[in-house]
Amino acid sequence: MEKIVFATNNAHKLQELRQMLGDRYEILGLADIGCHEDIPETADQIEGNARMKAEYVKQHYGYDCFSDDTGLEIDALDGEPGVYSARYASPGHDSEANIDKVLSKLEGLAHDGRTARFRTAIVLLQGNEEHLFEGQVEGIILTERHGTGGFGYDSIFQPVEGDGRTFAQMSPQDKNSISHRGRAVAKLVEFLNSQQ
Ligand code: ITT
Repeated sequence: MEKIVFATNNAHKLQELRQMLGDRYEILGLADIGCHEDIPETADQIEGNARMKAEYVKQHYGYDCFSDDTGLEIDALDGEPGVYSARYASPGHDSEANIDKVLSKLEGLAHDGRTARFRTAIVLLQGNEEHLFEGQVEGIILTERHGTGGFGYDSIFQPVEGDGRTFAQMSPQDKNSISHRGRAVAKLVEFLNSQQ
């Protein structure tokens, strides 16, 4: 089986990928290759961060590798928090504080001024080739939290093409079927499964 590293420590993401791919590839996580260091993510675009992580693994460990990065882009905030989504309120990756910061910055804005999108970029480095897969989903930032599922900004993000529920009110399957990451991952999987 061909080995590919998914540059993440997130067990949930790894499991999901393994389920979607056939048995042609063995997907290794960072822990599986003994990579325990903090990989730099200092680019100013999500594509750049995804590339940095994949290149780090390729250079230091020699494996083909892919990596993802996601950002929430809010139009009224000129695309913020974007690449800084995880650490918008503080360096500590505090989702509740991040949501509070977004809600206070958008205070007083009417529904149609609260447009946003999640964007995911996945960079795959395979042999000498680089491939980019993207997914996005449009939505509205609500004025308060709804639902308890998901993570990050899910409780204030209402996708436009849904039925009024936020991502935090959806089952993981419903969310994945229209989400930024679900779409980018589907493109990656289609590409890998179509290779000879
Ligand atoms: P890694 O270890 O995989 O890098 P991460 O927390 O940095 O995990 P991402 O790059 O996927 O995760 O996403 C960056 C931030 O964007 C994340 O911390 C959340 O605040 C937010 N985010 C990403 N995907 C999201 C989703 O599906 N729903 C809500 N918020 C999301």
